[in-house]
Amino acid sequence: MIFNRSLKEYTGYLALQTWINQAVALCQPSEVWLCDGSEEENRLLLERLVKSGTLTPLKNGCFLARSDPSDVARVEECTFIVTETKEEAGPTNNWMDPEEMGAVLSQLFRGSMQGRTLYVIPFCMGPLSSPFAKIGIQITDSPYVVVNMRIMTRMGKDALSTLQEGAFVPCMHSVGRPLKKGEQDVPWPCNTANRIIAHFPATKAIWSYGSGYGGNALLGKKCLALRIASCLAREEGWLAEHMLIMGVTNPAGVKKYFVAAFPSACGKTNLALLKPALPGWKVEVVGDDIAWIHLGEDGRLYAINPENGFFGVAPGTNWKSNPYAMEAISKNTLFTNCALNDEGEAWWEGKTKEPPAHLISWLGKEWRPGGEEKAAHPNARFTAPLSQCPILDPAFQAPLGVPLSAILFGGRRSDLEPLVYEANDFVGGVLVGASLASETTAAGGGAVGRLRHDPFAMLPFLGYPMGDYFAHWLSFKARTKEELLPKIFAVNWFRKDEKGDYLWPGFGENIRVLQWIFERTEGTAEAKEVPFGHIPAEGTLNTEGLNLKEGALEELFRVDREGWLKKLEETKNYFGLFGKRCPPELYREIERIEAAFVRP
Ligand code: GTP
Ligand code: SPV
Ligand code: MN
Repeated sequence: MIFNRSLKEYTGYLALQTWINQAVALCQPSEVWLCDGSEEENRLLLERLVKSGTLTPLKNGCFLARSDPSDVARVEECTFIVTETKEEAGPTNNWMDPEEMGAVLSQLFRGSMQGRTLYVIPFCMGPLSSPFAKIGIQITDSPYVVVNMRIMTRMGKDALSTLQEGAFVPCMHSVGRPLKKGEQDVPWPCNTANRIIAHFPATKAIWSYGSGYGGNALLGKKCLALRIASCLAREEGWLAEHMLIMGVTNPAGVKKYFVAAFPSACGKTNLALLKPALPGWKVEVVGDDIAWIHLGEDGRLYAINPENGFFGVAPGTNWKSNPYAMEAISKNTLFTNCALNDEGEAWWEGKTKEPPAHLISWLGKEWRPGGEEKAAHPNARFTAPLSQCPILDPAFQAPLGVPLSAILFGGRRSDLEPLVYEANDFVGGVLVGASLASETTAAGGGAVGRLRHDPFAMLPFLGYPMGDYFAHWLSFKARTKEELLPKIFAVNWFRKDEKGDYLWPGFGENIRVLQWIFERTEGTAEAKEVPFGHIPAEGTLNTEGLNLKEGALEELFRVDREGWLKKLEETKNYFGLFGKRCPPELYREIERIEAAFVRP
């Protein structure tokens, strides 16, 4: 066993030592490595990964990983919430009983790390000095996971130093591919036939088996910071959300913070890193995927980003659509399932206008333009430190977070949903979140382009019953003055015309929508009342210098009465799934909107 640091130096070591001993006894690794998070350690691990063929070195301290072709995204069908009863997991989650899951997991994990190193990763979600931060200890047999966790979280010695006895979320992970003596390893070990990502809300434990990819394997992210954190948040009275956090400064120098929840691969990273197309406006990023939101002593909501890096979608990212992301990923970045160009750089669809004449695809195959196969996988990702982002907000480490002025909900909707509207009030806003539906993307692992309900963009990430979650959101109204709560808006960058082209240019031009939202929170922008809230009054949305197609603006704000009435009816049906747990206020709000539609 290699302990490169004595555990006894840390206050939390007793529980930690017990947890490690249990893991070692169960998984039977040939070596144990307690990660300190140092540069030196990182160098050693990267060397190991290059030697084993998992990583290919690129320019500027970057590396490329190609996963097994069957292990490319989260797997929602293999993700479980493990509670005594199915009711406690709720109708939107896969459920298994603790005893049954315990039996399955102990069988899978027994001997699962034979011939491999067991890495112990102490990590902190949230700024180290934040009272809201949570410590996790991930055990894994994947050095690829270690080098990713080092970017995505505050990992190692510093995290361990803040550990109080027993106060950590145990996160157990194995790729599920033990090595026999002398057996040659594969570049991306995994066991996709037996993948399970299990969450135990009662004990706040996470067990993940069989996948080495993204949210399945970097357990601080979706598993801890959303599924387990959502359970903690419900108990402790806060919110763990699938949201970006951004600072927006207007030309007069007034700064406000917004959060926005969009489902996976629907534009959070791009909005959080937006380069405004309007002069004088400034955007700064606190986070691009997850927000932990607490009620402050002043009665306002405050958000922290529990993460320390970006795990962003590569396809579509380029110097025009997202220059700040391009800058952030120009060095010390890990690319997964991107293609490799002849200059030794990562490439993906949409990175350059024309694809290079020759590439090695994400499958490791020779690739030339014109064929059927994509060069990069649609869910190809980059892992890069927040600190490399040129527009990182100075308050990104603020222990209590940043005060929120607006909450945005949005999805990928080719029709019906307008470019932007403001909800009627807080309850109306909670309805916007609860009734969110979006076309599915490659990030979730299933079919792409299918419209599905995704309340608050949390469908795959909530650890308890959805109806209770709606009620938890509504509870904030009673806990503070409504005028102190952020205003709530719906946005949709993805409306298409009949030819299938986007009606709205998106990306940097989204600042025009943010301007209207900003001014609504100040009470200055004019609005037009519609049954579901307020849309910009004619001429209020800043379209100066924008060359929209004839009729595009009208179409972006056209209120399709029949379509809306159908949507409301369908939403009520969906809420029926949650039975009595669905708060009556939401039905009342739907009825209020229906009545406004029917009124002449
Ligand atoms: P996750 O990391 O999976 O949670 O995704 P995300 O919500 O951060 O989405 P991201 O910003 O990575 O965008 C996903 C895809 O949507 C990319 O291919 C983008 O190019 C595309 N996209 C983002 N913003 C816009 C926009 O304003 N307009 C259009 N048309 N596409 C966009
Ligand atoms: C998402 O799917 O929402 C992601 C990627 O952010 S993953 O970390 O794989 O969940
Ligand atoms: Mn995400």
